Amino acid sequence: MLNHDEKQLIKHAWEKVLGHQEDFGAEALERMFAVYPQTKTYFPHFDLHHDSEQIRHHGKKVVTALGDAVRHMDNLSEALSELSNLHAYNLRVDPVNFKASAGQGRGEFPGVRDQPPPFPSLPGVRAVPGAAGSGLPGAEGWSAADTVRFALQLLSHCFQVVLAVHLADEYTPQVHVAYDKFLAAVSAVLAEKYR
Ligand code: HNI
Repeated sequence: MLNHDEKQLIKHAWEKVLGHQEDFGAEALERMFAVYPQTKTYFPHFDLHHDSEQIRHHGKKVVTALGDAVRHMDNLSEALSELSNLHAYNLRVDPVNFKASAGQGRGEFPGVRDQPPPFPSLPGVRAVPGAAGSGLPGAEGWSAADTVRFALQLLSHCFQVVLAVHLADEYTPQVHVAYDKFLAAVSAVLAEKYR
């Protein structure tokens, strides 16, 4: 899927990420939570305030895992197999179930409830007829797997914004294309075991 030149671009650009895994990861997560507050539903156990230790710590883990993926671009499925298992478990949380339990001791996450619905349907995101109520709050007709795939797209997008901010002129359209494909491939593996 990624051609030789794209792999080179990804590896080269990643050198600029090294040493900043925690900062870049925290920034990507903060952007995701700010821009797409629905994603907070996956992190009910986190302190999601600005500069929270948990966000920084988690951001570092996420970007470190992406670095592993960069080193194993030819074998993503195998390299990310454990992470894929873990996400199949972690991300099975149905946000609507969360919503239903909000106010019963689990509703203390600012901004999670009362989010404006719904995500517009996007190309490549399959709406499942009859699966109403299983999407992110308000996203009727989405299966829980759809929401996970979409959440992965949102984080990928936020991470690309972070790369663009920090790499500036070096984040050329060509590098952008390469990272778009790479993050889509990583996301596909992370969603693979989800059912
Ligand atoms: Ni994700 C845990 C990597 C996307 C929700 N995630 C992890 C861990 C890594 C990781 C690494 C820690 C594993 C461990 O502790 O052994 N996550 C990644 C990567 C991506 C990604 C590389 C995509 C680029 N994760 C997402 C998305 C969501 C998400 C899109 C939901 C919006 N991840 C989680 C949750 C956990 C998690 C929830 C558990 C967090 C915790 O510590 O409780």
